[in-house]
Amino acid sequence: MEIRASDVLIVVDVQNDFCPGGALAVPKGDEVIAPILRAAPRFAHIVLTQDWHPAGHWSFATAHPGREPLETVEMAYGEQTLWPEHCVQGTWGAELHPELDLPQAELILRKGFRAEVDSYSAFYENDRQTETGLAGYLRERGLKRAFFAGLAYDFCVGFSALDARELGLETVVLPEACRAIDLAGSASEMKARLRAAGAVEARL
Ligand code: VGL
Ligand code: ZN
Repeated sequence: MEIRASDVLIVVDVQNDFCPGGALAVPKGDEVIAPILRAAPRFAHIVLTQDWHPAGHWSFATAHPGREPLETVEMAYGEQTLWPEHCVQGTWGAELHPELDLPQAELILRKGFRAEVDSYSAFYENDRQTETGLAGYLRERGLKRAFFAGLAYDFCVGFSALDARELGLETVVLPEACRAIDLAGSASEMKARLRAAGAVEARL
């Protein structure tokens, strides 16, 4: 696939906590790094995202006495999966993986920093109303086609790519450069949703 000057590679949440040894390790999460580093030189523009929660974030099971990780609770904005404490601002787990060597990245977008709202998507928080600013950033910079890689395919990568489609961006997912949590079929469900939304897959 030909890469254009108006393309952007969006590398989602390649952080220590989502890699082996981290608090919310995605199986083989660190395997996304090599394909990302192989694809990166072809892009004139790279954006990184960082899940960035305050201590006590409401998506943490520990914020809900008696509840366990992977249970769901009803929040003001609907159903929310509970997670182990992860990506707490300023901690090792929240840092980008040290092998994700992309000094040319132009933006590091942090999300999930409001205590009471989770944010899977890099565009809208889970209330589906609060904007992160990324849509405006891409628009102002003339970036029209978004390529997605990172963690986790069935959560932050997938919801970001679905929102990119909704925003009218051409959307390409790089499956070799993603790994899934895969809770109860969530990876195949996301794959079907992405296809239905018009996101395409590519191998670079
Ligand atoms: C993510 C669960 C909770 C992700 C972030 O990056 O996919 N998943 N927070
Ligand atoms: Zn999170």
